[in-house]
Amino acid sequence: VKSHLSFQERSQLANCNKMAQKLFRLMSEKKSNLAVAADLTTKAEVLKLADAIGSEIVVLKTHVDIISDYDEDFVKQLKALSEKHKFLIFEDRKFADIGNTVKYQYQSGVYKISEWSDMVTVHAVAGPGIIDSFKDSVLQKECGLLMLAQMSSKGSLCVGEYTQQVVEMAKQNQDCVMGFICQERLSNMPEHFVLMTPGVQLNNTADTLGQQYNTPDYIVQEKSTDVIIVGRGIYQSQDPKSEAHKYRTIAWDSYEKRLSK
Ligand code: S5P
Repeated sequence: VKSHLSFQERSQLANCNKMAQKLFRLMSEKKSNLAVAADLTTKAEVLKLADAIGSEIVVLKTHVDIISDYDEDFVKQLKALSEKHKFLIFEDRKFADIGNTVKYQYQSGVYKISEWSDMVTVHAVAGPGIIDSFKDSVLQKECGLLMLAQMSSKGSLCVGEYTQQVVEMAKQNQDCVMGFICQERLSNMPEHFVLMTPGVQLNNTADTLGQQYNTPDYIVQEKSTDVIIVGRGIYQSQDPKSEAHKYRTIAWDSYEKRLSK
C-alpha cells in the first residue's frame, strides 16, 4: 500500500494528536524523516551523538534504562540539545503491563519519563486499558503513543491478526496514539498516523541476536512507511555526522520519489 500524500498534507489530517501533527510539520520544515536510536550506555556518549547529528534528524530515540550514569542533568542537557537542533525526544520504553502499573512506570521511578519524553512506545498485548493509563498525561502534555504493530526481529509474534487488532485499537484512541512502529504501511492504517520503522541499515542484513535489516530506500519507497529509525548503522560508524547525513538524504529522496510516483 502506497501513501502519496505529503507530510505537510498529513499534518493537516493529524488533528487528533498534537504530537503527530508536530512531527509531520517538523519533517516538512526540516526536510528530514530520519530518527536515530542513540543506544549508547553513558550520558556523555548520548549527548555527544545528539549534538553531532541533531541537525540531520527529526527524532532522537533513547533507552534511558541502559545509561549507567543517568541523572536528571542528562534530561536537562538532552532537552537543551533538542531545542538547539529542533528534534523530538522518543523514549522507547515499550510499556506492556496492566494500566495501573504502566501509569507508575510512565510517571514515577528514577526516570519520570512523562516529564520529558515527547513520545513513547506501547505494546498492545495487555489490551486497550494500557492506553487509558496514558490519557491524562498525554492530553495535558501533548505527547504521543507509538503502538508496536510489527517488529523487525526474526520470529516476532506481532504479525497477522495481532497487527490488525493493534491498528483497530489505535483507531479507537486517536487522541493518544500518534502512530505505529511497523515494517510496512497496511491498507487499514489511516494517513494521520506516523509510521516509524526500525531495522534499517545500509551495510548489514542482520545481527547475531535476531535483528533484521532493510535499506532506507526499500522501507520508504516499497514499504511506504514514513520515518526510518537507525541505530548501529549511524552511531557505530567512524563519522556519525556524515553517516547520518547520508541516511537522511536517501530517506528524504525516497519519500519524494514515492510522492511523485
Ligand atoms: O521492532 C523493533 C522495534 C524497535 S523500537 N525493532 C527495533 O530494533 N526497535 C529499536 O530500534 C531497538 O530497540 C533499537 O533501539 C533500534 C534499532 O537499533 P539498530 O542498532 O539495530 O539499528
